[in-house]
Amino acid sequence: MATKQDTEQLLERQILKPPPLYQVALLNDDYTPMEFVVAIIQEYFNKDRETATQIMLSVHRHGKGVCGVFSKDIASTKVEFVLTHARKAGHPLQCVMEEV
Ligand code: TYC
Repeated sequence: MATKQDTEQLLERQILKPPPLYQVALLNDDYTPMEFVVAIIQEYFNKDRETATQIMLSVHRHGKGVCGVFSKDIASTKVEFVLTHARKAGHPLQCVMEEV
């Protein structure tokens, strides 16, 4: 049975504090084709071609670029899908999630 302390901790986590959010970012590398990265951003982050191209170029120039901010489960699923797609295509593209 839940003690008073358990209940208080649950209240603190679930009511007082909003759930953590995670940004999903792509990292630059020297081998993944630009066109592939643009397609990934369009497909998994629902961006139009122009926005996806801007994000890709920002990653290419600065080393890293945020594609979106999500709950923990959604962020980790996006990372998993992007990495699986990239590896199947034979590209070393890296995708990471970081609490914001
Ligand atoms: N730097 C890569 C190239 O010149 C392009 C690239 C952009 C790769 C973004 C990864 O997340 C990335 N082909």
